[in-house]
Amino acid sequence: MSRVEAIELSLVEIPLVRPFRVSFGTSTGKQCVLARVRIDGVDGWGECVADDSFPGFSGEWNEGAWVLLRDVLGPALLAADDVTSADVEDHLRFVRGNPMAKATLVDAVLDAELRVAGRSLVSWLGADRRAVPCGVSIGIADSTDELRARVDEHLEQGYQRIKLKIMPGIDVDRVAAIRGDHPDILLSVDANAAYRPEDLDTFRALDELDLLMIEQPLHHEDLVRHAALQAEIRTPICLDESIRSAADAAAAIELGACRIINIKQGRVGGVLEAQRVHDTAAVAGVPVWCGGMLETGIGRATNLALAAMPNFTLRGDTSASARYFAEDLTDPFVLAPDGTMAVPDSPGIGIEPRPDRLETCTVRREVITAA
Ligand code: OSB
Ligand code: MG
Repeated sequence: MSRVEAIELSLVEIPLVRPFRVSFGTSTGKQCVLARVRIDGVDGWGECVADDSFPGFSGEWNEGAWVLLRDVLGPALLAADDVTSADVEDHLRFVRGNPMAKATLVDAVLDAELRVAGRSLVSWLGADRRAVPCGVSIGIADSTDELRARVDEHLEQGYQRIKLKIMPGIDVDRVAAIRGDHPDILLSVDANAAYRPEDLDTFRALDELDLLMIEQPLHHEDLVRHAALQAEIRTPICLDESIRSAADAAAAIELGACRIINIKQGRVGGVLEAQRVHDTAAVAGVPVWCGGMLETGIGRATNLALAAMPNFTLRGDTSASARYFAEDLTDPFVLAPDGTMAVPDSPGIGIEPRPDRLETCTVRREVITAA
C-alpha cells in the first residue's frame, strides 16, 4: 500500500533566450507548475505544460491548473488509500478534461514509483534506444533574413530536422526561401490551427516544397476538415492540438485526418496515455514523434524517454536546454555534434531540479494537504 504523503506545487519562471512567436502569441519566458509528489519517502517530479498567461494552445493555463491541482486533483490523491501509477488516472477521472493538470500528477507518481524501484522511465517504457535524433522548432521571425540566420545556426549545431512556425501571411514565401537555401534538409511547418479550409491555395503551394509534414493546419476541434484537406494534398498532415487522448488518435486515424501524430505527453494526460497513443498509432502504421512545450529539464527528461520508444520514428522537438534557456532548472540537456541527445537512464526520469535553480526560479510555492 502506497500513500501519497505530500504534494508540493511550485510555479517556476525562466526567461527564454529569445522570444518564441507562434500563430497564437509570443512567449518571452517559460512559466510552469511543477509538482513534487512524495510516495514511500521518495519524491517524484511532474511538470505541467499548460500555457503561461492565457489558454492559447489548449483550454488549460497555469493559473487554472494551479487551482485545479491545489483544490481538487491534489486533495483527491492525498485522500486515496492506495496510489500506484497503474491507478492514478482512475483517481483523477472524476474531473473531466484538463489533461495537462492531470499529467503533472500522473508523471510525478510514476517518477516516484520508479525511483523507489530503482528503475528508469526509459527501461519501464520498454524503449531500448539510449540516444534520440533531434529536431528544432523555430518561431516566427521578424524577417526572412532573420529566419535564414536562425535556420543556419541550428543546422550548424547539428539539428537533424527544422520545423518552421507559420501563420496566414507569413508562410509560403518564407518556407520557400528556406527550402531554396537547403534543398535536402528534413523540413516541416506548424500552423498551430491558424488556417481555415478556404486557405487551400496556401496548402497547395506548401505541398510543392517537399515538406515532411504540415502540423495542425486547421482548427483543433475539426477532424473532418483535416481529413478533407489531407485528401487534397500529398504532404502528410500531422496533428498536435487535436489529439488529447488515445481515443482522439483512433478517431483521427480512422477519419484520415492525419498521417502522422505529434505526441506531447502533457497534452494527452501523462506518460501512460502517451504510451496508448503510441500503441494506437503503431497498430495503424502511423508514425509518431515527440513534441515539446518549451519544457524545463523535468519535462524534457520525460519526453526523451518517450522519444526512445520504437514507433517514435520521426525526429522530434526534443531540443537542448540552450535552445530555450541560458540556465535550465536541471543540469542542462546537451545536443551531441551528431544531432542526437542522450536519454537519461538513472531511476525515474533520471534528473531533478538543482536546488539553487529551484530556489531562484520559484515565484510561488504551496504545500497541499488532504481536504
Ligand atoms: O505547437 O508544437 C507546438 C511550443 C509551445 C507550444 C506549442 C508548440 C511549441 C513548439 C516548440 O513547437 C516545441 C519545443 O521546442 O518544445
Ligand atoms: Mg505543434
